[in-house]
Amino acid sequence: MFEGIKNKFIKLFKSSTSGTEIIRRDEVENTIRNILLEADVDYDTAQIITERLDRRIIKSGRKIEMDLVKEYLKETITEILNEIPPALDILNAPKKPYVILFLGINGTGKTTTISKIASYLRKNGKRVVLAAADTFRAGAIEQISALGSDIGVNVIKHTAGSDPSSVAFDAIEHAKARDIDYVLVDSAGRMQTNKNLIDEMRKIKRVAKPDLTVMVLDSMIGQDAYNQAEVFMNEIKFDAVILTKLDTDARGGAVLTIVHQLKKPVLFLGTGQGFDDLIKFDPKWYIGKIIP
Ligand SMILES: Nc1nc2c(ncn2[C@@H]2O[C@H](COP(=O)(O)OP(=O)(O)OP(=O)(O)O)[C@@H](O)[C@H]2O)c(=O)[nH]1
Ligand SMILES: [Mg+2]
Repeated sequence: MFEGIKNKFIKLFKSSTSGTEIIRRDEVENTIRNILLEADVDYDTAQIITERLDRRIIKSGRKIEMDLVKEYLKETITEILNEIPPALDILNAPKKPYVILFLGINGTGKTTTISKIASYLRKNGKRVVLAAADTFRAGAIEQISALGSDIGVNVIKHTAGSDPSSVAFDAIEHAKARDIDYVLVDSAGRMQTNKNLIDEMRKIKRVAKPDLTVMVLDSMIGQDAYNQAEVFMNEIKFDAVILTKLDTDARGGAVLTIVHQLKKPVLFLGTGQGFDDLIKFDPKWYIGKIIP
């Protein structure tokens, strides 16, 4: 995980334990900015980080010890990651049933993430129903049905090609009638055209009136994840994000870009294909991984 950025920081700070290596201030800025850019952090975010870092080290004169640079860099990144509103603790949902709609383009991990969250909620004694509202992709209904039966939660489904909004609506009615705590609504990541996809998502949102709309983004695609999110944000709006596939994200910069650019709460991070490969977002955890 994050080998790209991690190894560069390890190399940069390798002699910092002795505390003797000294670096010129102007060199620090370029070096750190390049490492961030190579990790696929977008230019804007990389620039903000280096500027704020420079503001910290400016007090140290023209030259600075590497271990101090490391400390200041950690401080700077912590500051950036703490600028987003905290994510809701979904175990303490303010309403019943609590309806969560998952959006995102195809393959980002929506259905897998829904199964992880369903499993997490179940383990915490919550009652959950899934809405198989991806009626477009062949095999999508079967996929979520199989996951639902593995976890032991009901899946509300209609036939392939049917109206996704009415699946979501039925799942919510089902939940209301049976005192179920959560409705997790899956959605398609691809339709005939992007416009159809956006229109369909708008309709699901209008009909299901989700309490929380979550954008699922694939961290492996780095900055493009942010571009995708921007389109959905402008067209549909969402409340929080989940970043998936961190376990296979070799570069490591997507987290920083998404957090800094979107300023949305990060509900969870996906760290593998299993039901338990889901962690809460914790700036300390991330920084520990990229700057060991
Ligand atoms: N390594 C890894 N793989 C993941 C993670 N999350 C999802 N995947 C994999 O990504 C692939 C796509 O996941 P899905 O959950 O089907 O993605 P989706 O967004 O529902 O895709 P569509 O239904 O086509 O829109 C699957 O092979 C998942 O196992 C993760 O955190 N780590
Ligand atoms: Mg899916």
